[in-house]
Parts: sequence; structure tokens; C-alpha cells
Amino acid sequence: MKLSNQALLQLPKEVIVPNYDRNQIKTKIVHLGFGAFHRAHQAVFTDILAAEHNSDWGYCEVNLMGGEKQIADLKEQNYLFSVCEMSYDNWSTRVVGVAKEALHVDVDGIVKILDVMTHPQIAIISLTVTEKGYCYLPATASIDINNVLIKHDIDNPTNPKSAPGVIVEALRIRKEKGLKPFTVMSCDNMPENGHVTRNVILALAKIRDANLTQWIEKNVSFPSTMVDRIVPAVTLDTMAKIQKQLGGIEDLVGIAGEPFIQWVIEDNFVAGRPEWEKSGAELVNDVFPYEEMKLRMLNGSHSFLAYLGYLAGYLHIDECMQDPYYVKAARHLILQEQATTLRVKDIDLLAYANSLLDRYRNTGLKHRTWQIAMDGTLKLPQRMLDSVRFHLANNTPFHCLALGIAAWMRYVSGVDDNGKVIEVSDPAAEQLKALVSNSPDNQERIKALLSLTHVFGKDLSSNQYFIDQVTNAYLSLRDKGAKQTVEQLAQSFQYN
Ligand code: NAI
Ligand code: CS2
Repeated sequence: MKLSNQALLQLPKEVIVPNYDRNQIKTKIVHLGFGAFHRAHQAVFTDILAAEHNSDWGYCEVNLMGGEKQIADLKEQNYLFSVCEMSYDNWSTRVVGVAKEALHVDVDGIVKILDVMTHPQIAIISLTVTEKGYCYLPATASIDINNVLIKHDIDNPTNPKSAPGVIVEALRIRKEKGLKPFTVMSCDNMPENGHVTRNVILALAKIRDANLTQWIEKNVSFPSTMVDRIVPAVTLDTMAKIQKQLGGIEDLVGIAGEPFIQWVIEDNFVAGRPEWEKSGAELVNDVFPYEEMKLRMLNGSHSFLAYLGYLAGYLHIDECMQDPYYVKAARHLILQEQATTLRVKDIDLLAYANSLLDRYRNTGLKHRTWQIAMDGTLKLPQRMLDSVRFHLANNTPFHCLALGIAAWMRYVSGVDDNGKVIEVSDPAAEQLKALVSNSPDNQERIKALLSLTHVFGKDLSSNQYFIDQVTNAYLSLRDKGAKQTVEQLAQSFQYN
């Protein structure tokens, strides 16, 4: 039997179920990107509000690219899905009831999606569409005018395909109908994600209509958010465990994440918002210091472990954490090369670092290094390169960052330390492949990859000291492999 309104009655009593009147919930948020993360993060915060604080805020869940099955399954399950917390020895489960509708562009059509987005009661459009979904250039945080989706949307503005294009068209219709605007809230891992979203949307609107651009500038808000919870892609094993939690009821949209959860939100909403602070979110004036801390300390070390781990044959993050040299190097990176670059105040960064390493040790998670390694061209800038700039300006060492960047270069070169071919997943995969195959496997490879100035910026691409540091690390990875290189670096740090 599949999860449904009826199946709720048969769930084990430990499972938290929607104990509120779901008919009272209204679609006030359209969420773009019904993937793993949204379900285990924002949807849970909103569900707690409905369950414990009488909130009527609910979602229309939308996928614009991929994920047809998730939307179809959600519809079939009366818009119910379960979220499990997985620690290494304990699982707990909550069935979320705040989704009211679900749409997929290829099934329901863009007209239907725009119709919902332009309903008067919609107050927020939120997004978890991955870094790729913003169609932007990370080095400048500006729109990528050569992106195929953006090119399409410039030529077909009323039939858009990109997330920014869909939002611009929805705003145009709202303006024309004399409706109030909505807030656009990015929940993706980018620095100043609200700022990036605003830049891209305004740039696209500007190509179309100056009045619309002014209206958006004046009326729409783009709060930044810092989002955190490790939610690995679902595997067959996770599905089986979720089914066990549900006493044998099958949930095709179920998801499992770590127990830790954090959400820091810039309190800047033009059309109202749920009282997410009542379910544990932090509403602040300035998210930037939190974002910077999380992106550099957590995501930076995640990518470091992912590239070096994958090359060495560690398939999951918890396996990297069994290697004492990987742990020592990651800790050094987090505390000496990332924490030292931050502007955040009043946070115990040592305690934060230790908590991150503990979270990575969670053997229940099985977070694939390959998953974290994907889309490196859109992740490296905020996770590693901005910190490198800090160290160059301050004349401070950055051996771990140089090694992490070199490990990405080795990874996109396409073969691991056991000679196995790597399936590189990145929006720039074709370009990477061409750069790799046209350069010999020596310092020329570094020069070739650094020519990606939309990733490295012109400054780093031409900084000889930076080039030398990355080249040394790369040659060591090539000649000795990842495990030995990490061991040597970790041993060079004169402490335990
Ligand atoms: P996922 O692969 O499960 O879902 C990705 C979602 O993005 C899907 O709904 C898909 O339809 C949409 N999407 C992908 N490319 C798109 C495009 N070009 N245009 C429009 N929509 C597009 O991934 P997951 O785990 O949900 O992560 C999504 C994002 O959430 C991450 O990239 C990250 O920025 C953020 N995040 C994820 C965390 C995690 O641990 N999974 C934790 C913190 C943030
Ligand atoms: C990870 C993140 O996939 C990745 O790139 O580094 O999704 C990470 O799990 C989250 O940011 C944790 O909040």
C-alpha cells in the first residue's frame, strides 16, 4: 500500500502525521525545485508551523527540469510525503502535509504553472533549483547570456523555460493584472543567493521591458537565506528503510536527511511570510556572515573531501572520515584556511568546526562523494576561491585550498587513482573535456583549466603564486595519488 490520506491511519504510532485540518492549508508559496532538499528542509519548517501554530501556509510544488516522477507520485499520494531523520543508530519520521498542489512543466504545461504563480494569494516563490538553475556566471554573479535556457527565454519570453524566465513572466502578468508582487526567496547554496537571484531576474527583465524592470526593482524583494541540512540523494536502501519506518507503507516521495537543520533568513518579505521563527528558523537583517561561514567551512570542506575522497576510492563522506589524514587535513582547512577568512562575529567557530566533522562521521548518511563533486564550476568560487583571494591579499598560507582546487582539476581530468574513468557531471562538462584533452597532463593542464575565467576570475587565472601552488599540488596528486598527498600534507602540520 502507498502513502495516502487513507494510509495515514495505518502508520506506526511513532510516526508524526499531519494532525491539522489540511483543508485549511492554502497555496501561498510556489516552490520551484521539488528535489530532495526542499522536502527535508523548508517543507518541514512549514509543516511544524501548521501542526503547532495553526499556520495555513502551504505549497504548490513545481519541477521545471527533471523530477517528473516525483511530481506524479506526490499527486498520487494525496500530496503527502515523509521525511526521516537518520542518525547512525536511530531514525525518526514525520509525514509532511503542507503540499497542496504539484505541477510539472512537461506534464501540466507552463500556462498552468504561470496561472498558479499569478494567483492573488501567492506571496512567495521559493527556489531550490541547484546552482545551475540560476543561469549565472559565478565569478561576477551576473546572468549568463549565453546559457541556452536564457537564450530561449529572450526569444520566447511568454513561454519561458529557465527558472528566472518563469519568474519574470509571472511578475509581468501580475503587474499587468494589477496584482501585488511576491517575494522571491532562493534556498540554494550560493553566496548572497538573494542578490544573485535579483541580478539575474532584473537582467532578464531589462532585456524585455524597462517599465517591468523598474516595477520589479521597486516592489519585489529577494531575501537571502543560509540553508543547512545534509540530505543525500535517495537510494534503494534509503527507500527500504523509509518503508520500514512507515510500517510497510510505501512512500515513493520519501526522503531522509541528517538530524541537524538550520535556516537563517533575511527578514525582507513584501507580501507576508510564515512565522518560520516559531519552527526554529533565525530571521535576521543580514544573512551574509552566516552564508559565508557555511559555504566556506561546511561546503568548502565537503568539496575538499569529495574530490580527494573520490580520487582515492572513498565513495562516501563517512569513509573519508575513517582516514585520519583526511580528517586532519579537513580540520586544518576548516579552521586555519576558512574560519580565518570570515566576517561572522559571536559564533564559536571551533565548536562549529567540530560539529561539522561529527556530522560528516554519521555512518547512517551514506552521502556520495560523487554527488558533492558534481557542478564544481559553479561551486568552487564560493567554497574555495574567495578564501584564496583573502589569503593572497593577506599573505597567509592556503595549502589545503590549493590541494582542493588541484583535486578538482584531477577529478575533471576524468580518471581516478585506480585508473577508473570518472563520470564528470557539470554544466561545463563539454568545455572541461575539451580543455583536458587538448592539454598534456602537466602544468599545461592547470593553465588550460584556469582559462575558465567565469570560474576563476581574471585575477586568479593570472596570479603566478596561485598557479604555482595549485600546480605543485596537482603534480603531487598525479605522481603519488590522493591518499599519499593528503597524508604528507597532514603530517606537515605540526600538531595532532
Ligand atoms: P535534487 O537533485 O534532489 O533536486 C534538484 C532540483 O532542482 C529538482 O527539483 C530539479 O527539478 C531542479 N533543477 C535542476 N536543474 C534545474 C534547472 N536548470 N532549472 C530549474 N530547476 C532545476 O537536489 P537537492 O538535494 O534537492 O539539492 C538542490 C539544491 O539545494 C542544491 O543544489 C543546493 O543548492 C541546495 N541544498 C541542498 C542540500 C542537500 O544536502 N541536498 C543542503 C543545502 C542546500
Ligand atoms: C553538498 C551540499 O552537494 C553538495 O555540494 O556540499 O549539498 C551540503 O550537503 C549541504 O549544503 C549541507 O547543508
